[in-house]
Amino acid sequence: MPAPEVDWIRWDDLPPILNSAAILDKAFKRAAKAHGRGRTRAERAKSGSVARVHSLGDTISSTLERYVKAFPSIGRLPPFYRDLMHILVNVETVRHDLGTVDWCRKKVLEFSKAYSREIGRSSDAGLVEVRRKEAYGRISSLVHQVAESLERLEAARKRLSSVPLIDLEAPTVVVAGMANVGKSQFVAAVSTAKPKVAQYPFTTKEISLGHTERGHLRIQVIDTPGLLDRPAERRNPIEQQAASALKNLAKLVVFLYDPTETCGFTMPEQIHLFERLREEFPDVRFVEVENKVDLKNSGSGRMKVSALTGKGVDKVLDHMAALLTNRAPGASPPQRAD
Ligand SMILES: Nc1nc2c(ncn2[C@@H]2O[C@H](COP(=O)(O)OP(=O)(O)OP(=O)(O)O)[C@@H](O)[C@H]2O)c(=O)[nH]1
Ligand SMILES: [Mg+2]
Repeated sequence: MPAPEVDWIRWDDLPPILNSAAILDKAFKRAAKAHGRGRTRAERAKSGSVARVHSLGDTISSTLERYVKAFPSIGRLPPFYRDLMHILVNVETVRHDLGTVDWCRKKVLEFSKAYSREIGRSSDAGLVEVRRKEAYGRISSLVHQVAESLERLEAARKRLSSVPLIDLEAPTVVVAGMANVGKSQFVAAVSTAKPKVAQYPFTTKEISLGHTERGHLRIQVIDTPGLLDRPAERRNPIEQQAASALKNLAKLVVFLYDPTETCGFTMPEQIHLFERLREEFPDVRFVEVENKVDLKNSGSGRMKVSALTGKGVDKVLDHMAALLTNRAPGASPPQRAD
């Protein structure tokens, strides 16, 4: 597989996409400032009209071009971002809308050039004004024609911008488990992330990111939405994000259990999910950790923490760092990402 081209991804600086009325408003305001030159009033009026139609076309086409260019092109995305794009937006619709907007950009340029040429050739002052108005009208109607595409693209942009910019090369730990077991609390305890923690299930709706340092090692820690124990094809889009993080980002997965079962799921259910994930992602290394040890110590052989009080967190972090640098006793060599 060719090396993914990651340096151009700019999920977080996709420009907000204005609606058609706002684009026109901006373009008309700028066009109104364009002035003509000439010796006579008629000459100045004519070249002023040419300049305004030109300016209108330029502002609109450069605005639309910026939108089309800034949108990530799915074919060049690394697998995680490609998955996320499929999960979060309708890729076919986005493609279609980008095509429509680009069509509009070309048409606007075409019209503004044709009209400014025609106005420039005209010697009739009345006709100059008629043509300028006509150009304004036709260009406006082109932009209004793509109003729905612009709105859908803005909605897609908003959804895509919520995906954090992840360092695809950094040592990465993904925290997974059933809903409400304390994944977000754990990620908050071990890293710089400040995810929302709440006592109801399915609080986390998207992937979030934090960092932690262990000696010289800077570990990326990823919080994921809770998974239910069901086949991959029945996962909802929120769960699909968690699965994609396991598949594409994790060098190591911390699978968190809640042995108190206050999360709402029994231990056999949680173990079943663990077995399912291990089967689905055979190349990923898992560490099983029991959370909420402040409430209950199951006496099992798994590592134990309290994400709430911080008990045991250091030990788990040391273990994570050791596995990531392959220093753990009996650790197998790190898996290659490819
Ligand atoms: N007593 C105790 N409560 C905890 C601990 N860790 C988390 N909790 C509580 O468990 C509840 C769920 O915590 P979250 O971190 O939101 O759980 P989650 O796994 O991220 O949940 P989803 O995002 O819904 O999947 C919250 O009320 C937390 O305060 C712990 O170590 N001890
Ligand atoms: Mg959560």
